[in-house]
Amino acid sequence: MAPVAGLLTEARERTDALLAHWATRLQAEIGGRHGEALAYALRTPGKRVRAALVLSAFRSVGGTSPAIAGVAAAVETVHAYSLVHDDLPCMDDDDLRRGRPTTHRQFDVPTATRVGFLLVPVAARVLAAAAEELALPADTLGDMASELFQAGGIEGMVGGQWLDLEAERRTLTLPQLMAVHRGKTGALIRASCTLGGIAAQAAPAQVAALTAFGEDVGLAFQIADDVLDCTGTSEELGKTAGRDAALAKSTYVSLLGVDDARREAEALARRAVGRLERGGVPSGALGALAGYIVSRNS
Ligand code: GRG
Repeated sequence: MAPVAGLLTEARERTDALLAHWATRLQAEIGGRHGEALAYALRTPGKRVRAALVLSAFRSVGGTSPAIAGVAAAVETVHAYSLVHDDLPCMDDDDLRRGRPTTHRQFDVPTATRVGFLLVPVAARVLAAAAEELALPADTLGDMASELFQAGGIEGMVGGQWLDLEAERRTLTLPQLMAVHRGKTGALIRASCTLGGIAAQAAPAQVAALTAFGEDVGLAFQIADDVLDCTGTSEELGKTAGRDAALAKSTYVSLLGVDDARREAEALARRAVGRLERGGVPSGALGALAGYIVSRNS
């Protein structure tokens, strides 16, 4: 397995540099408090797991261009939007994110709401710029845009969040919870893997294997997140720990307990690697990331 720390460091450095570039540019374009808040949301530091998945998926099927970092930055921009809105009082109502005040705490609720919406077209601009730098044909950019924005939409992240909000103070069945997780968190992680394959113009069978890998890893990611929410501290997580219990949410931990939830995440990570191997995609870096995702402690 490839050393995961190096992969994450590379993904973080390259994505952070690009997001900082866009933050400066957009702050100048928008100006005032909204420009400042947009730059704040784009610059807030994350682990960049989704970016690392884009980079690794791209390389696993023969991609070599450093311009793939732009695709990773586009995915991280959609993710940044989701965090700004997720933390709002009308959603999970949180004060702390990535070790800093949430955007609405640092600024105010109307500003954070508008900035969250603004980040969606920003992600489209970042993706289009990356496709140009990668010299991809227009139909490949179209495929990438469909993948990213469908994953971010009602069939994916928004739909999953919607179900999640409706599920507060209700006990879900395991299949219902899987539907929430696959949408809310899994769809963007799955899209990160698929996008790496599309950007490399890989064979359809390889793209399908990357998608299948991403689907299992996406679910495993949210299960691991459920475990961390009840086992980690706010300091370790950079966000308020114990939020799921406070909001009376059904989680893998509330349905299965910590140990079985961990085992389920590990089994999904193993199955994900098997899906790559069966699809003829080398599993080195992606396998290492799957392992990190289920064993991380922050
Ligand atoms: C209109 C209903 C409606 C929804 C809007 C807000 C939203 C869309 C979706 C929420 C999606 C969301 C925040 C899911 C949780 C994903 C998750 C586990 C985030 C934490 O990811 P990490 O650990 O965070 O990768 P970092 O900070 O490292 O990037």
